[in-house]
Amino acid sequence: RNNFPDGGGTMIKKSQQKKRTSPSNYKERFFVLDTQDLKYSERRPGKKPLIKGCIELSRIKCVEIVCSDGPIPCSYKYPFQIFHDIHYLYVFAPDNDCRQRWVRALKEETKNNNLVSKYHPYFWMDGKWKCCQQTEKLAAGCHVYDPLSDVFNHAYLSCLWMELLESGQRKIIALQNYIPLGDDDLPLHKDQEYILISSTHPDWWFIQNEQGYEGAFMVRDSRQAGVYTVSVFTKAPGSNGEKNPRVKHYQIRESETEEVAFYLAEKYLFSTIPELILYHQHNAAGLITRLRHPVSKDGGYQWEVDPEELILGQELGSGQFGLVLEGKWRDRKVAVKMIREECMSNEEFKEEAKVMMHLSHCKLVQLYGVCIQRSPMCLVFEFMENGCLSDYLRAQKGCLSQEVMLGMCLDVSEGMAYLESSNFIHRDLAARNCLVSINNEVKVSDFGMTRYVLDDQYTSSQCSKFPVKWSAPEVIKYCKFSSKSDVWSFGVFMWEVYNEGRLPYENRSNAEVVESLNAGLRLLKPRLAPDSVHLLMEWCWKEKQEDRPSFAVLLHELASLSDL
Ligand code: 4IP
Ligand code: ZN
Repeated sequence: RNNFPDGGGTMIKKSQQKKRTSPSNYKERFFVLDTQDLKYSERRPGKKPLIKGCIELSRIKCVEIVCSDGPIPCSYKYPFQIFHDIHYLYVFAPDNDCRQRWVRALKEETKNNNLVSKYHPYFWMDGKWKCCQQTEKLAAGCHVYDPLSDVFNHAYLSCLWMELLESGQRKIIALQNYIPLGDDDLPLHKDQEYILISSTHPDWWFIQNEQGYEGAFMVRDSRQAGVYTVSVFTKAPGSNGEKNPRVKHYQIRESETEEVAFYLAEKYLFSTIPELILYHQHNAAGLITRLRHPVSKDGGYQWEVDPEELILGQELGSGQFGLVLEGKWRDRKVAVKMIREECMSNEEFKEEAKVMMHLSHCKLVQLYGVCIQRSPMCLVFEFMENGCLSDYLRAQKGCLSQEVMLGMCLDVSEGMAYLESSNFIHRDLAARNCLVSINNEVKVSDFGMTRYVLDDQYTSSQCSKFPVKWSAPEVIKYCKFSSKSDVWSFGVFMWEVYNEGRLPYENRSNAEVVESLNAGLRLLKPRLAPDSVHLLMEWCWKEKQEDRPSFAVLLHELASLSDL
């Protein structure tokens, strides 16, 4: 309160849309904080201010800044959020200092309230949360809320999207200095401008500084088959008045000599492409700039974990690929899967790991990175305190409420809807491949991993270890995997949940299961499953893929059941 010299301050607020039909608009209001409430009023020249709204401080459950990866639709560009009752109030401050003051003061006043444990760091917009894609406005948050943090605990959230540049690039400005934690982090300098490369990950953004950009290059396939092109970013003026900055492309050519030799702009010949690149990293030799910064296809996503930063702890269990250990990485608890060489096709997996790192959702177990410098190779995952869901279900037998079971299905359908929208097929969805977090949320794990299993017993549908009991008919018959075959498995997953972790078709062999599926038989309705849920299971088990619902539809159906 003492921080506001005029007793308050002018900011812009977005309408809270308490009713479905209420308009969405931005109004300038004068905000005043006292010991009881946060009030906002309209200031009219020559007249008494008119109070427009009042939020009781005791009803506030979260106050935090909001991140954005899109344009801010009003003239004040520094948003923060106040979550109270069941409403989100978005307020836009004119500058960052002002925002800090308000967030700090409000956090101070509300720190002993009944607060949320997690919040949404991004906006609710166009019917979904920009951070986690959840489509329920009141869905639990996806990021730990720290009521005591002084606005920014993590400097990586301290970048604010500012404007779309003419070139289509997005410019951000550092709001405070940031000292890098690892080699691949960029140090940030307050008030300096950067270019935003990608903001798809909730914790980390890819940005490039001015210097970093010049000479950034990649070697890629040319449109011409069998030919490679080097693309390099430059700000240097072109000879024919080309626009700056721009990307220039050089084809890697082969000389017509007897021995194979490659060259770029001028005839500096090399017998291999890596040698050629290495040379041009130090010499422009005809190029517009030397090749300064290699940019990988995935925008330089840091996927390799430095073994020095990884501390291994006790054994948690053993999985398909080998031991799973508890560990610590950059101050967080992690689960480390040690990969036995004979269990996994490593080389292919390394490529895939880059794809998997991009999959990020609060209902998926996050892959943080891969440690390849150590043998055996290991994968570093988010740590899940309550372990595997099938064990958890069995342990809680008799104590699971309807609400909890439905919640588990809802969690998994959310994670799966995200995978579906990312065109990523799980291939082995089952309760054993889901994990339970410290606050009993269920997350999907091991997505796509069966492709790297080297054990024939597991990979051929004819063999004993193949998860026939979770597989759609087209998978059993022709190994035809799709999001719709995942939907089938999801039906079996729901069955497991409502049977408190019992194994499906307990006493039957795979061959017997196939036979009964062919005869059109299905798993029986679990005693604990309401009809509405059983109907969804049966929908998932339609013979034809096109008759099954998508995960988007399942999510919607399950959410409407949980509203009842
Ligand atoms: C109003 O729009 C104002 O934006 C209100 O804000 C807002 O109330 C109303 O949203 C919204 O319908 P009009 O002025 O065009 O009628 P203010 O009271 O500051 O004028 P909030 O609750 O956001 O203060 P609802 O649906 O949230 O009531
Ligand atoms: Zn979210």
